[in-house]
Amino acid sequence: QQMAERLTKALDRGELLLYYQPQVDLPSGRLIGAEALCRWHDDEWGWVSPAEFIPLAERRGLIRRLGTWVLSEVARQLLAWRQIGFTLPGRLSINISAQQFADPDLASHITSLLATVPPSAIGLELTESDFMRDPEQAIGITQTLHNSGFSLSIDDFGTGYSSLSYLRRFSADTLKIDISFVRDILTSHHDQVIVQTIIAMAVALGMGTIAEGVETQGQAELLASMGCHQAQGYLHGRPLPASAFTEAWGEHM
Ligand code: G
Ligand code: G
Ligand code: NA
Ligand code: MN
Repeated sequence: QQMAERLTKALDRGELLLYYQPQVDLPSGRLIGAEALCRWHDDEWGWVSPAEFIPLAERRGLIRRLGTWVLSEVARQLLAWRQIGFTLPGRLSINISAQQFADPDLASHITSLLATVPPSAIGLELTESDFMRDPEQAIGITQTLHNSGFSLSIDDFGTGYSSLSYLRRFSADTLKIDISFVRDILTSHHDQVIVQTIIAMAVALGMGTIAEGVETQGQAELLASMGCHQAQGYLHGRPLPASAFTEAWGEHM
């Protein structure tokens, strides 16, 4: 309750931040994009985890506003980067919540908020469970977004209950392998089998894969040998404020 009020205030005052985490090619480590991740620092409470305030925003009807802010902030940041001569290679990915996804005007909303940004520079991440809540509706929305030129990833893949027949009909380009299968991949035969299966599914469906939560060189090498050629995790870089991100990845400038 109190937290919802504070979050509303933070939105009013423009106190939320976006951090950017690199996404890289495996095994080269070359930058291929980034994910924008929302952060909130409260004067009194310090950093509040998005795992806490995003679900709160969803429950308390604040998520559309937060989502709109994220989109406009991303547009502003891409423009600011362009002005200092930094072009992010590949795509900048944005998390879209289930309630935004259910909005029939989502595609035009995104297109107008990102008017200064080519859709091909933007990836939209939706969780597997968001897709499966109303799969027939999701098929229509993903088709519209795809036709508008955005690319789509299915986030936290492997934790939901997608059927192959639906996966084939979603206009998504990338399966984002959930961190829970990556964490113990070097020691767990079970997790290796799951990841191998996800990669095989992606290949069969003409989709790419990106592994999340890659923390060690060993994990990266194993994933690459299994056919997963994109990674996001602390091994390659933590989420950083925009200025630190360009400092760290500035050789691309
Ligand atoms: O950055 P971190 O791993 O702590 O994020 C925790 C969760 O919050 C992730 O599942 C992520 O998808 C979600 N999240 C972070 N930023 C945003 C955002 O801008 N919008 C939405 N809808 N979710 C976000
Ligand atoms: O939207 P999604 O749930 O995919 O968000 C990714 C989350 O995973 C973010 O909260 C991010 O901070 C977190 N994360 C990114 N890389 C790593 C990593 O290497 N290890 C761990 N434990 N978490 C990570
Ligand atoms: Na995500
Ligand atoms: Mn995820």
